[in-house]
Amino acid sequence: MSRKFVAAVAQLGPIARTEPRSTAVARMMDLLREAADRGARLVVFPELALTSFFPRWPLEGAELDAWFETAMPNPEVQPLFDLSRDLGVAFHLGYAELTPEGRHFNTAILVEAGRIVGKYRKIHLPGHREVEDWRPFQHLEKRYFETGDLGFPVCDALDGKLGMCICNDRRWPETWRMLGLQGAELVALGYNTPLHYPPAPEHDHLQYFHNELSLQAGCYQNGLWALAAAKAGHEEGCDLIGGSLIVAPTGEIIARAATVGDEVITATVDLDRCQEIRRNIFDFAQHREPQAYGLITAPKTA
Ligand code: CDT
Repeated sequence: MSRKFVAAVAQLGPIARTEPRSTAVARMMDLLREAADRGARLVVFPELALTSFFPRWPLEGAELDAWFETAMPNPEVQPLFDLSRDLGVAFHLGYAELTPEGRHFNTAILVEAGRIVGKYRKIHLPGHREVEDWRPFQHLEKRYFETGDLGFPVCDALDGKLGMCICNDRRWPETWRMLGLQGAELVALGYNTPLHYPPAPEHDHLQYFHNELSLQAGCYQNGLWALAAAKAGHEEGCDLIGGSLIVAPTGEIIARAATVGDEVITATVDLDRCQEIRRNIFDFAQHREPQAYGLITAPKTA
């Protein structure tokens, strides 16, 4: 049985601070319809796709919690679930999760046939814990979110094994290897990456390159596909990179967004192509040498 299908990445342009969830959801529904028209069976939306990227602002208490979802789906997001079920298109969505116990996570889900079949909570949280006034904008993910507690799960969907990660996770080889070791054949991820990195502005011109470098290496070294969706463009005074990508298990870029606005990119994904890499150069069973990798999981020192 062929495991070939059309997959889509739906990049989002900026979402204003005052834009309600319903508007973001309406934009995503338009993109999902466009992806369905192109024959897609899966659409990947960005990290924290329902709102503006709120970790750039100092917030507290109820004002902070207002950016989080306390249920998923909820009435504002339900139309996206319904459309996905009606059109037979699965989707990946990032959102801020507030649990009944009052815990805050940066979360992503995979939804197939109207049902949540996979959930991931971001592990590599970038930025800083305290407000730093010298910055042109804050990046308070370390303050607002707990470290994800679900590990790097892989779920059965679309006749294959699908994994997820979120934004900064994509820069870490450990993320990809954890997913690769569990047999993930496709990794879905979203990102909000500012073009300007205040602690090392000399790297600003490398933001698109580092995005591609991380994704291409992750795919090649683990023999899997990646679908990466940006929230892009000039959002509330902060420029976010676009460059949403579909990358093959060979590390080749198959599709790339051309704008920094709402945009769908598609490609034919053949999950069986993972074997081209996994039976050869990265045949884990034959060639990995984990007895020599102990430092990678030793407790961190500083
Ligand atoms: N959202 C997110 O994880 N963004 C980070 C920005 C790093 S700078 C604090 C990223 O890795 O793209």
